[in-house]
Amino acid sequence: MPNTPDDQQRINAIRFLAIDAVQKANSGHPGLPLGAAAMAYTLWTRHLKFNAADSAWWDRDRFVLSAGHGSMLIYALLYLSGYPLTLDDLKSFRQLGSKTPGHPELHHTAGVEVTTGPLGQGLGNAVGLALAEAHLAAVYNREQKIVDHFTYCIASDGDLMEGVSAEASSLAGHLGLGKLIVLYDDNKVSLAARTEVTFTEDVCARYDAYGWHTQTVTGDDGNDVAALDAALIAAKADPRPSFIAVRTILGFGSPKANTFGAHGEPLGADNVRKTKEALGWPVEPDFYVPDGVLAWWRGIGTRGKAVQETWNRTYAAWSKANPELAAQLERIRDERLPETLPWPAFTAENGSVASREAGGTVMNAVAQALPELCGGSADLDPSTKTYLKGFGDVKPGDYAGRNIHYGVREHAMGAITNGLAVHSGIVPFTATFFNFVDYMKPAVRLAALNKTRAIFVFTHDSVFLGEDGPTHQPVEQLANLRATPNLTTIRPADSLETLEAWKFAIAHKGPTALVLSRQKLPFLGERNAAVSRGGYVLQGHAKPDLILIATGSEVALAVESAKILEEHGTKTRVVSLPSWELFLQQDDAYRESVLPEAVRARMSIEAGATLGWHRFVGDRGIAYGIDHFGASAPAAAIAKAFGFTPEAIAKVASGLLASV
Ligand SMILES: Cc1ncc(C[n+]2csc(CCOP(=O)(O)OP(=O)(O)O)c2C)c(N)n1
Repeated sequence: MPNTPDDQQRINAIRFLAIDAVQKANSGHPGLPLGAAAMAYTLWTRHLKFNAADSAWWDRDRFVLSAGHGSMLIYALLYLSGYPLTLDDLKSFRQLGSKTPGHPELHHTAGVEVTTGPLGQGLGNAVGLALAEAHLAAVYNREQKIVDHFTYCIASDGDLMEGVSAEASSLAGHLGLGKLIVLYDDNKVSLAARTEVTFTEDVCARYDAYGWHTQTVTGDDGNDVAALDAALIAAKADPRPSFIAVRTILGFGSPKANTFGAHGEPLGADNVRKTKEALGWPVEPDFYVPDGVLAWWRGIGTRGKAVQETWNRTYAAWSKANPELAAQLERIRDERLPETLPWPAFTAENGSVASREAGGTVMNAVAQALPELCGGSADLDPSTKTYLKGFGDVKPGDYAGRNIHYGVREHAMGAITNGLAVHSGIVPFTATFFNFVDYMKPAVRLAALNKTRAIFVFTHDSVFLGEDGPTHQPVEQLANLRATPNLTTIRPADSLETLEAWKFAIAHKGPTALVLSRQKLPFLGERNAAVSRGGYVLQGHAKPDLILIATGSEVALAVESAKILEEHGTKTRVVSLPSWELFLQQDDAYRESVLPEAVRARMSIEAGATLGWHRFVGDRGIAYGIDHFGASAPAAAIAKAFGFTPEAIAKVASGLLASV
């Protein structure tokens, strides 16, 4: 059935806002919005549950434009349906400070659920959003269903070429996340070529094999609204996650259609005109939307108001029937913590454990009181110690558990975690060996960009994991995380610092990386371990000759080295500096009290790359670390070979003292 003229106009309104904005900005991606406008139109106007006046409505459907480069598609949809986005905002597409940045950014534009741009991540986020919905529905729904929404995602060829989407889709298929629906913009063109040179597999067959429900919409170059609608109806009805491949034309209607030239550069004024003529749209003025079309779209944006009001009534009834559950959910939604939490105590008796072990103890102590804490590891929880005992597993069809088994899928674990975190209702954690942060760093970076409340646990934090050798021994990873804006990285020295690190992470409104040891660490004494200040004086003189600054397992080493130095009459201070970011946020007076400027003999000790340590040790100090790969050997042998013994360090420190 051909589209009605009204449908055509409403679809074209999306298209021409998008290409006019790209043209005005003289940069951007016109091809995707032109080709995918009809699928987006069908989804937004016939299926998506939303209220444009309240983009934070908790039970709204979630929409993720995984192919974030096509951002003008979502901005056009948001403007047309009446979100707080103006025509002027569209006219300042990609300009400094505008609400319409080059790729959609969370916290920046109402209606954007998550920051997308690095291809594949958005689909991973969508799996996380759908998993959050499934978990929260299992936990909170009673007679009344207060959690009941779909997650929709538009994904491109690039999204589906990226491994992260494969990992995430594999897990979504295994878990049977039936309320996840992906529309694949199958236009057979990517940035630099047609996909016949890069991407020729049968994508639907792959999704079939993942256990998804798959459909193909082939007619009318992806513009057949009735066919798209029917596919979405079938997708919603099927209990499996759904994948709808829609055969589209990149740059539909334009002279550059079907070529990679339509992907990522403005069409050019002449081609914009030709496209408008070809699709029957007035050439002038730019950013034109006929009044009737806009009014109709605005009606779509307000339609959800009544749906939300119905939900409000359902919620009120649920809340009345389940007051304790409601109080819990509202606390979590408001990102408040319980007034007290049953934190464990670490003492000389129980405190000499690996920091991974201490981390597991802390998590399990507070898990009952923090139902929002959910997560898992990439097939490593016996090693990372992050399993929440007695809280069940997320399983196919049964999502109430709080332990998520990600399998060996670090990258998807990160992307899914971002989806869980942005959904609201869950504070997710991940766990893997520190070295494998490289397998999930793109998602950790996006957690930082999204400022998600996510806790990344990394254990086996140094060459001292021993025999597994250099493939497993992190060296440069701390430097990498510390260079990432918005991310707080903490490497605690013992069980007490691990406890304090978890206290910080739980309360923090952004992402935290906890870097924990495999090996046992001595308890460094009952004290005020000021992890939240990033660093503090662990021991030593008010007016030291020398300051040893260390993190993690090297703090105990610094203490041992200090003993030797003291025996030789060197007044030595030991500073524990578990978090650079937190320390650098302290005022000058505090930093000066920990690292007095006047003491020039300063040595940092960390079993990793020295990059960046000079800011703490100063011009004359020594950054003592490991600027090469590790080795396969028992930890003690590595320590000896790499100069990480009290004697070796005391010797270097004495030399430093003599030279300043
Ligand atoms: C991880 C990642 N690698 C590379 C890019 C740069 N890039 C943006 S879009 C794109 C490919 C575009 O092809 P497709 O996904 O089919 O989008 P379409 O051409 O249909 O707009 C590339 C390589 C990116 N955004 N993310």
